[in-house]
Amino acid sequence: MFNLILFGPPGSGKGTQSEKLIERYGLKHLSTGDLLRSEISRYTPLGQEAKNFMDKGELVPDEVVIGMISSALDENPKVRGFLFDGFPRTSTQAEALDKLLDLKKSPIEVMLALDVSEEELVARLVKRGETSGRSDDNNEQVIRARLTEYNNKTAAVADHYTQSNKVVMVKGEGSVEEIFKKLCSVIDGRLAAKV
Ligand code: B4P
Repeated sequence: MFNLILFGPPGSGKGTQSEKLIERYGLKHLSTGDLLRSEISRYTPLGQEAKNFMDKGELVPDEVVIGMISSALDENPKVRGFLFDGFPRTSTQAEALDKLLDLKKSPIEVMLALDVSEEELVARLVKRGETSGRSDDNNEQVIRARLTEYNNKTAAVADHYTQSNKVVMVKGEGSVEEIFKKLCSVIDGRLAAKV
């Protein structure tokens, strides 16, 4: 198996690049944002709870997202690998993910970290808010709250994987295609080293 994490602040292009990467490498896409939005659209109790946090730009509690990821891993026993998008977002989530993958004897191979300036992030999310219908995109105050959550709780997740030499920073500004090429070149290098 080949497991990777696509990491970066809100609006850095994780969702955008994930779509292209799963197609190229045949990985199973696990986006906690998408899983949570699916719960919200089905009006489940989990979705109702998550919505209260997401609408304010806050992270959903760790136990909720860890439970969702654990179920998703169990539901997909025969995949080539997982692309984790938007997870882990706290150190607690990172430790839980390591334990879940240890049980499967297939650790994270690489964390690709997208680097984008704060002005560019806000501009992208405000623009997406004009059409996405996402309640967390259509208010600049909520977008700023998401970036604060990222700086306070999520940025440290990169340190967790730096300790095991798994983090590769990739400049996330430029065309979607240019960034995709850079990500592929890192993954191809890691895949070649694995065989
Ligand atoms: P997510 O769904 O993960 O959303 P996101 O951080 O906003 O990033 P996304 O992947 O959607 O955007 P992208 O950068 O691709 O999280 C939403 C919320 O869910 C969180 O705030 C939190 O409340 C909750 N949540 C999710 N996971 C959680 C977890 N593990 N723990 C706790 N809570 C959790 O794209 C942004 C925009 O940029 C798009 O419009 C795109 O078209 C554009 N774009 C992309 N690449 C570009 C480029 N190169 N140039 C110009 N524009 C570009």
